Amino acid sequence: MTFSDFRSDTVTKPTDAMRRAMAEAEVGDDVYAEDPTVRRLEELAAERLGMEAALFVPSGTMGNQIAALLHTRHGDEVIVEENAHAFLWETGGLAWLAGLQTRTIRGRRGVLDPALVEDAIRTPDVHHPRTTLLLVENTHNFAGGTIQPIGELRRLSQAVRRQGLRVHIDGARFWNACVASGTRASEYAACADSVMFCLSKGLSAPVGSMLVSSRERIDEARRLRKVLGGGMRQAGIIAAAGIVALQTMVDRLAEDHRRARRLAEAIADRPGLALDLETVQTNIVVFRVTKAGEDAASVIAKLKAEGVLASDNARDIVRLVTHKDVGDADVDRAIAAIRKVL
Ligand code: TLP
Repeated sequence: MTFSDFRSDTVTKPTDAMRRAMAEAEVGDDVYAEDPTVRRLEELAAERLGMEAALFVPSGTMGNQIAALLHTRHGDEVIVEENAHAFLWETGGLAWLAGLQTRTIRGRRGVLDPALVEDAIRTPDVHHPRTTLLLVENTHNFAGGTIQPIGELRRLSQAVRRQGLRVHIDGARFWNACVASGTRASEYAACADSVMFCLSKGLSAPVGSMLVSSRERIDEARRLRKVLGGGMRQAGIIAAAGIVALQTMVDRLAEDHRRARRLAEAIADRPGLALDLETVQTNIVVFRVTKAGEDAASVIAKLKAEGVLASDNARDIVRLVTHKDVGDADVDRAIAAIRKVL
């Protein structure tokens, strides 16, 4: 059986143009800063965000963890939304690697209320950790691919920066947010001290993410990447695909968003699930399984028997992600399968 794979946009395969660029890439030893293709990708990423410099890292996880190390000291406190990937799905790295205590706040569809965040910032006191970082996820994965509206993010960022905090954007799906909201990348970047975005999700590159910030911080981030074992050698081979991703794969994300919307609208009325259509803003559809005797695992197994692969966010939450390698026929198949199962 061939499967329609909605588990994640991470499953996307590189395009022919990427494979050609990889085969032809000019390379050097990037630990010696001698790989011209990596350098081109880093310059392109910095330019797109209107920031000074960027660093090519192997994964989104490493990009977020380097940012946490960069902006904080051991024992500080970081504020994150309670379903943030960096808190839930990065193996406790914020504590393990950066020695941070995490203060979680519940957002509304992934968006934090500035008043609640300000209340959570610690006052100077010998008993208190220092709150030094706010981490914002855009789009918010487990909230259903929701966008941080630029006006709200500006207010939030101003409020915490006034109190001396730094802001990091986990933009694993940063370009989905830009395309869906019409917000320029540089407008989002202006709200942050660093931005991580992934090339390996909807943009379909095989490997890699970018950490973007000031020149001085990126110089330090390069040392932090080395200590984490992320210094790569002839990395131009994979950076070449990243360049193609940034240059040619951003605008088409709108197609993924349209398909996610069609999928969600076709299943929202099923009695066996609960789906908040307002969360379906980009390429992710999440729903809660409400049918008696079923949970996410059992539903995912039944969908698989119909040729449709989905993933789970929690015991009763199913997630379907649209991307370049699922088309309209795959969406039709997913709709039929879900309508049969729930
Ligand atoms: N997300 C993956 C899984 O880990 C869940 C996915 O399939 O969605 N930030 C966010 C918001 C992410 O969604 C992810 C990956 C990361 C960071 C980490 O990126 P990688 O996988 O490149 O380390």
